[in-house]
Amino acid sequence: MNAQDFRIGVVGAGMMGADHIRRITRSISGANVSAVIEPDTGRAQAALGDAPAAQAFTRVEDALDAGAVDGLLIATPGFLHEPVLLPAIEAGIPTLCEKPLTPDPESSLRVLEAEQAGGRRLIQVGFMRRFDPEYRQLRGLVESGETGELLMLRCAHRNAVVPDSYQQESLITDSVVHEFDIVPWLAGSPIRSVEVKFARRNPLTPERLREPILVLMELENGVLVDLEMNVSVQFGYQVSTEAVFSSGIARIGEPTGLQTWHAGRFSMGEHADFTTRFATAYDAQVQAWVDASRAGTTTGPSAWDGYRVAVACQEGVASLGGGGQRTIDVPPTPAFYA
Ligand code: ISE
Repeated sequence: MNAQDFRIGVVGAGMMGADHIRRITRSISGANVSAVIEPDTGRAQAALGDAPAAQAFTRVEDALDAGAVDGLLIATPGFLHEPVLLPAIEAGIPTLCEKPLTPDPESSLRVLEAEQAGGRRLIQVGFMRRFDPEYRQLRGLVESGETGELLMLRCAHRNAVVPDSYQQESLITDSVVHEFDIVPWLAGSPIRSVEVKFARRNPLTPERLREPILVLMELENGVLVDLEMNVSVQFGYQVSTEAVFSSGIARIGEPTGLQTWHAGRFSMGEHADFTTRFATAYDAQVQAWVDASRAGTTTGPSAWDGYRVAVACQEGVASLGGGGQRTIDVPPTPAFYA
């Protein structure tokens, strides 16, 4: 740690917040955790163990008033994002906000208005897949045209299990939310419509959930996307994509790492959850945010991307509730975000 470091206040010290605190302390250069903002004292104390230089606060306003931070990383549940984003914008503090930006389009619009009124972009949304090396390679392939035109994306998003807080709508707002960002980014085209279909129910899924689901997306450029969203697969965590081009196929998200041939069997490890599957992406995302913030710029997904995804989630939830195929209507990107 040195005096020129970018001082980060991490808001929320649950699973993701604690993971980011460890990451900033151990792997990110040019930054340190200067504040842990968390009302739960047990969590705050545990987090401080990984952030030797940090002060503890229970409210973001206190950390801002104390001049304790140069940037904020928000890792609280989505419904608590707006009350942190608005004072951060008011104070002119660059902020990396875990997904979603906010839980609905109306609150996302309020954040956009505040950011535009301040005259400078300050928010990066934590859609970390954009920083995953394989997703970047696939996007590069689409852009290069080497395998022809992109026609379809066949995606799978599988969680071993989900926590008790995960509800039916979370299938869209907590999980498919990632595809609503990454699919248009990969294919270079916005989503025109979304439709959810139910597979035969997994008997191992918690009582309160009905899944797996199949999510169909049509993009403005005609690309068709199907996504298997499945949160009770038991064996591990997988996020994969097969891209169908006019003259080729590409796949990302296949298992990698140690392969073992033993006792008549071939085996490979599988991730247990997203913290290891996307560890490289999280590291790159936070480093890019720190570097851009220190240079007085922004990078990665903007608040406008967060708003677009909030609209897609609203329609996805409506389809999940029996609304059939839903159109996604988002106005053109304002110049401020272009
Ligand atoms: C979780 O909240 C995440 O953001 C993960 O990336 C996602 O794969 C998972 O389904 C969500 O529950």
